[in-house]
Amino acid sequence: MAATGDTYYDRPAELKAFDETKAGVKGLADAGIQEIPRIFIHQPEPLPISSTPFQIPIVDLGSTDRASTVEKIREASEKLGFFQVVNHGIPVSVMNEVVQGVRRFHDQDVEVKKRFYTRDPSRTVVYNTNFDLYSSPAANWRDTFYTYMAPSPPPPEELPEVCRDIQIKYSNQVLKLGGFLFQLISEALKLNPSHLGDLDCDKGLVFAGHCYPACPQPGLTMGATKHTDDGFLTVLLQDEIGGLQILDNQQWIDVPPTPGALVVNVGDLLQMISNDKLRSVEHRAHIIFESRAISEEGKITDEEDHCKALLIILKKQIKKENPHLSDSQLDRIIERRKALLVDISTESEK
Ligand SMILES: O=C(O)CCC(=O)C(=O)O
Ligand SMILES: [Fe+2]
Repeated sequence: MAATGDTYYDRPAELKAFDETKAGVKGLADAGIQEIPRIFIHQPEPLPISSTPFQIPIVDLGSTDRASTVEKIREASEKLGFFQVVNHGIPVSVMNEVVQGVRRFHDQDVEVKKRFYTRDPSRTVVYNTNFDLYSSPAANWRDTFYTYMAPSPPPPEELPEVCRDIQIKYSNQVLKLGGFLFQLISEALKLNPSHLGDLDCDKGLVFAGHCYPACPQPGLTMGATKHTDDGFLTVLLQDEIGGLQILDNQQWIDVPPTPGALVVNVGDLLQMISNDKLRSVEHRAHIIFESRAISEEGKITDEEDHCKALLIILKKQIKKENPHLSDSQLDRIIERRKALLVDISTESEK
């Protein structure tokens, strides 16, 4: 049983009933509900939202001053874990079209979308409301579809017809951009530019298209609860509505969309292989208006069995087999396993 306010209710049953509609949060919004179901109600978040305008560093990837570009990326990745990039090589037309493509997917008829609705991660396209619907304390007001586009691209005919062309085109461009970013990040870590690429950190890509439908009670729920990203690097394209906030010094900072820019953030795997030099910072998506925001996320991740990804898998496995271990005990075990890793904080190939 779970509680909302004073009322106890059968939360698993309500989650299941909602999930089985396969219509997502968008289905609720389109039906014109005036009150959100209680499974979506979050506990109030205690940390304040910063009132001082804050500019997330903008890095000009077209600059010819490479040393200064690398320095900006190093500083932002160490302090904030987030930066924005302009002159990144992805044309505005492609960016606009991918936002439209994600929108077209979510705007499709429920019966068409239902074919993709699943919790089976082995499917080419996984579309659902919240990957953690059954385990999180409160559901997020968000539907998502995602596909692993690299290192093994899926057969195009298995992708949604309404957005497959742009999904392939955009993913190829994000992979290329990722390759360049990993060179700069390698340099920021005082390594040979090809170091992280040689470890295949830049070879995997997940394309995820989020939809945050219109919400009648935006103050009661969240688009995405506070979290860190689990891959190496995330490249985020927000539509003009935005909603992304990052946690800095115990305050939430708005990251309003900058036209033409992409938001880049350090994920857990990059924090880990940089021996915590670069930070994977907590962030969230809040629902600002009663209107809809869409974002597309290219998560550069590691689908292959390298030692970095292995540590995370290892930690999950040890926890599963030894549920009695505390987090600090687990961390100590993992710390010892870290000897497996190349110690890139002390190694300098330059
Ligand atoms: O849509 C957003 O603004 C953030 C999404 C996000 O943080 C995520 O998918 O990991
Ligand atoms: Fe995220």
